[in-house]
Amino acid sequence: MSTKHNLIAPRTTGEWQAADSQHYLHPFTDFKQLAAQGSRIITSADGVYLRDSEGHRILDGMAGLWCVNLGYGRRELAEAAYNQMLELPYYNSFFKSAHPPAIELASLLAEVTPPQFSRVFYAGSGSEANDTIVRMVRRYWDLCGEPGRHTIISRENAYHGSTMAAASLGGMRPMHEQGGLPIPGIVHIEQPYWYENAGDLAPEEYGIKAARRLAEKIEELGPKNVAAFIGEPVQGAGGVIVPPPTYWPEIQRICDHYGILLIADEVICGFGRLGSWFGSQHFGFRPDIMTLAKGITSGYQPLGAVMVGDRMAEVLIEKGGEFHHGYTYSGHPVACAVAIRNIRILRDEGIVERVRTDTGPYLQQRWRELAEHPLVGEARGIGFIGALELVADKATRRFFPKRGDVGTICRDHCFANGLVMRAVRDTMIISPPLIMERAHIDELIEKAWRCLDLTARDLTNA
Ligand code: PXG
Repeated sequence: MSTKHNLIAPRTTGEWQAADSQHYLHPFTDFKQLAAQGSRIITSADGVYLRDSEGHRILDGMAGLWCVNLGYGRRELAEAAYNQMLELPYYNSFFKSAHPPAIELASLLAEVTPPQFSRVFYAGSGSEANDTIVRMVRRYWDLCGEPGRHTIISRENAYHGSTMAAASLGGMRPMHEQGGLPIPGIVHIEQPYWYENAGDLAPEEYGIKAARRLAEKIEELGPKNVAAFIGEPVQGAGGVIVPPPTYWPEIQRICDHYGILLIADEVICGFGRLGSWFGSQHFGFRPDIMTLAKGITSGYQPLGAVMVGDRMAEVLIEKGGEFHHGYTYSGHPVACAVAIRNIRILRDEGIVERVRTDTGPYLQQRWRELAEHPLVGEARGIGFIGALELVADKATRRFFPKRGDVGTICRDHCFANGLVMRAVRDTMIISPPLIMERAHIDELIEKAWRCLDLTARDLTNA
């Protein structure tokens, strides 16, 4: 319960909860409901385990919020931040200035990203990076003499962030209903959700069908009006929607055919999540732009980045003049220093390689055992990301009548039994730290199975 430093005086759980509900408006939260219930107070973490204010040890199956790729407690990252704060805690990159951490990280990103990328624009988060992309993409087409190419096509249930443009790019209807979204010039097509949408189609056939929605939408809008397509290689917050293997190659073909820009939002998939450095490499496509955040610092510092492919960068540089866009914290030195250390650790310790060849396949093999459970209609995933569909009837893929209730029951059992597993409606999802070892994976599966049993028991008793 006590904190190791003297900045924050220790309090009891009840005291934390009272102060929390009095002063703190949480993101994506029903404020009144939470105040009635009280928050879970997480006080510390180490490796793949969290600790709460009651002393419980919880296996973190979500790597925080899809971001703590290296796990908790890495001294090197803390030291990188500490040293950078003493050396140069802040300076900007406006007005013809720069500093070593931002430059060094830019060079390192050019090394670890696919070959078409040699330039980066920094932001403070994934949302800010995606807002940057909307402006940059439209600017690009203006400079190309095609200002009509304004519309960006995204997908239903996509998550691209919570600022105005990023939430518009996202396809979350409840978000659009608050605040007058989407902004003009952003439209959405079907997500490649085989389990829910495919009917009798085999995954390969459905992948092509879902990708062709893009071509249909381009034709409907008029090809000369379309600027870009954006997608997460695997949709994360939308429920870990793993597209069939035919999907991305067909999307690439369509983007090439119409000459539109292809944006990969790699905020979750980037930095090893799928067992490759970037999700586009796993699926074999070649984006013009990539959104980065989360795993870029393993969440130890807030940082977002836009990787700008050479096709676009050349136009922006040669013809662009001033790009009227940037943030106080674009290229923040402390965040950049932490990112450099984080990426070097991922590379030097072979962590992405291990997820690809060893722990990722093991997690996927064990995860699929959960499909044997009576509540589970499908167990899917790649590398260190996974989803379970909880269904009323496995044979007919019938969902529960009120989507979301069963997922919430299961999620609450998980928390109470020492496992963080998230629910998106009735889809249970995991995205663990990439440092998990086989024994942790065994623990995760065992706890998940137990919580599925507890959920099934509640449904029988209801
Ligand atoms: N793109 C993707 C693919 C994301 O998952 C963002 C952009 C925005 O990043 P920032 O740093 O602005 O949050 C995200 C963020 C959830 C959840 O409920 C997921 C995210 C954020 C908050 C909640 O799974 N992903």
